[in-house]
Amino acid sequence: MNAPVMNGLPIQAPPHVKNAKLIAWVAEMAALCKPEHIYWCDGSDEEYDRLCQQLVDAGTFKKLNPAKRPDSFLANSDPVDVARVEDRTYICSATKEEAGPTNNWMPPAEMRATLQPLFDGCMKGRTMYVVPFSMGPLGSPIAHIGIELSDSPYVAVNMKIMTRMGKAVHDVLGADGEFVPCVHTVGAPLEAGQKDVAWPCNTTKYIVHYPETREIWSYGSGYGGNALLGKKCFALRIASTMGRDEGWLAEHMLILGVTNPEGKKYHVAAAFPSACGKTNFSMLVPPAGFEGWKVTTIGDDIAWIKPQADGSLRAINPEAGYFGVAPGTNYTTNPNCMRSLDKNVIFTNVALTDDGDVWWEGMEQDAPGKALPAHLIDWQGKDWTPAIAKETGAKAAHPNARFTVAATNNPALDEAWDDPKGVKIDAFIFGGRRSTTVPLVTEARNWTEGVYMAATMGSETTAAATGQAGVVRRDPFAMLPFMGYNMSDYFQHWLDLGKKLEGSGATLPKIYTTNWFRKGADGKFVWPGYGENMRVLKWMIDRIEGKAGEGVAHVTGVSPRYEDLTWTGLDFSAAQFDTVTSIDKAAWQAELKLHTELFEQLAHHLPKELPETKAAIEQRLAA
Ligand code: SAT
Ligand code: MN
Repeated sequence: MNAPVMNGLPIQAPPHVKNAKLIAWVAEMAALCKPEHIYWCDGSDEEYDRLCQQLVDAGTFKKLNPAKRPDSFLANSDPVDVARVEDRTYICSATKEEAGPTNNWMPPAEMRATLQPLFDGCMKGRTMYVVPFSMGPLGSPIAHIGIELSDSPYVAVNMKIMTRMGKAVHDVLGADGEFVPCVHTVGAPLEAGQKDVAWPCNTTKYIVHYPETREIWSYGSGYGGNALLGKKCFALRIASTMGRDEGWLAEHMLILGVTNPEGKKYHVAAAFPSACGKTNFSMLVPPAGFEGWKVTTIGDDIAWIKPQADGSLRAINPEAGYFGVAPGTNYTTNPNCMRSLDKNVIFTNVALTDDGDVWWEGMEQDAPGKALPAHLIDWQGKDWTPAIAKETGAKAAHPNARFTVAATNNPALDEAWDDPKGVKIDAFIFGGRRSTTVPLVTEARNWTEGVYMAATMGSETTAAATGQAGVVRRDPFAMLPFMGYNMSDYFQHWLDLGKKLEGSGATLPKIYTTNWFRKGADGKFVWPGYGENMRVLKWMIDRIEGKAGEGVAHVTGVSPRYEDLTWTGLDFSAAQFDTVTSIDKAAWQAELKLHTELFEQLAHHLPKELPETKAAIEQRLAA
C-alpha cells in the first residue's frame, strides 16, 4: 500500500484516524503549504491547556489573574485584523449567476490559480494543526463534519470551544465518511531563524468558498469568522448551499426556548445582523412582572433547520460555544452572559486592568454615575485613562472585541441544546437595527408575507465587519454576508419550503419582524430592550396560543395595541409605545422605493410572490 508522502516522508496519522481521503488530503495540503510540523488535534483538555500555554509563551495570549478570571486569556490582534472582511470574501461557484449579485465572485479555476502561489509554502516554519470538528451534536442526523487545517494555534483552541472538536469526530467519520475540507493560513511563513510576531497575519486576505466541491480556503487573517472556518464559512455559506440541494435551512439565527407559567414550552429562531444583540436575546432574563416565565438558550448565532416527515421544522445549534461581542455586555444587558464569562474564556481585543482582569466599554462600571477604571492597557497595548479617552476618544476595547466561551458555561443553557433530534420551531423572528420606520414588532399575515419582510429587511451596519458603521443596507434574512448562493434562489427556497410544509397539513411557524432600535427626537433609543424584550416575546407566544387579542393590522402585517402588551414592572407610556410602533406613510413610501431597488438588483430568479406582496403593501399604504 502506498502511504501518502510529504517531502518524501509518510504522513504519520494517529491510529484513530482511519479516513483514507482525509489522510491523502492532509498529505496534499502539507506538500503545498510546507509546514514544519503536522499536529493532529485530539480535542482533550490537556491539549487545550498545552496550546494555551504555548500561546502565552509566544506572547499571543496573556494569562488573566486566576483569582479574578480563572483559566482565562486575553489576545490582542493586529490592529488591521479585527473583523470579517466582506470585500475579500468570495463565493466561487461555477457561474456568476449562482453566486448572485450580492456576493463577490471569481471563476473557480481563476481563484485556484490566484491562491496556488499564495498557499505555496505559506506555513513554512509553522505547525499545521489538523482540527476535526462536528457542526452539531456528534452523530446527529442534522450535523455535519469538517476538518480545518490551520497554522494558527489560536484557531485550534478557539475551535475546541466553538465546536465539538476532537478524536470522537474521527470515530463518526470512520474510514469513508464525508467531511468539508477547510484550509486556513495566517499567510505569514517564517524563514529560518526569523522571530514570530504575537499576531501573525497578512495585508492580503482571501476568504474563499467553492460551493460545488464544498471547500473553504482562507488566507491572511487570524480573526473570528475569517479564520474559525466552522462558523460563517461552513455553517452558513457552505451549509446554505447544502440546504438548498437537500431541502433544509442554514440560518444566521439564535434558537431559544421560552416556557410560560403554565409550563408550556415553545422554541423561537431569530435572525439579526452581526452585533445586533442575538447573544443578549438568546440569554434573556425575564424582567420583574414575568415571574414563572423562563428563557433558555439553544444557540446564539446559527441554526440548522430540517423539515420532518410530520411537517414540523427541527433545529440544532451547529456550534458548541459563543463568539460574542464584549462591548455593551454587562449585568443589566445580559446577566447570564456575564456569569458565563466568569472562567474559562478567551477574550480578544478587550482591555486589560491593572489587576490582570478584563474591561470593555459598557461594562457595569461604565454606567452613568459609576467610576471608570483609573488606568487600563487598551486593546492595542497602549495606556488608557479616562482623561486620555476624553481627549482622544480612544476606546479601551475594540468595538468588535469578542469573547469565546463554551455553551456549557451558560447558566441559561437549554437542556435540549445538545439533543441530536434538535428542537421544534414555533416562530421565526427577523430583526433589523433601524432608527426609524420599522415598528417594534409585526406579525406577518402568512408565510409569503413573512418571507417578504425578511427578504427586504434593512439594518444599520455595525463594527462586526470592516467598513463604515451606521449606514442602512438591505440585509435579507440577516444573511447578506453569509449567503452561499444566489439570494433570489434562496428566497425561492424559503417559499418552496413553506408550500411543502403547508402541503403536509402542518401548522407553519409564525413569522415576526422586530426592531428594538427606534430612536426618539433626542436621538436616544426609546425602547429599553434587553430583558424588556420579554414583553414582545410574550405577545408572540400569546398570538401563537390565540389569546393576544386582534392587534392592529397595518401595511406589513399585524402589530400589538398598547394594551396587548404586559406592562407590569415597566414605566412605558402609550405615547412612547406610539413612537416605536407608528407607521409613517412618507417613511414607508421611501422604504418601499428601497425594496424596489433591492428587487431590481435581485431581478434574476426573483420569485414573483415578492413583487406581488409589495404591490399589496403599496395598495394598503395608498388606501
Ligand atoms: O467574526 S464572526 O463572523 O465570527 C462574528 C460575526 O460577525 O457575527
Ligand atoms: Mn453572527
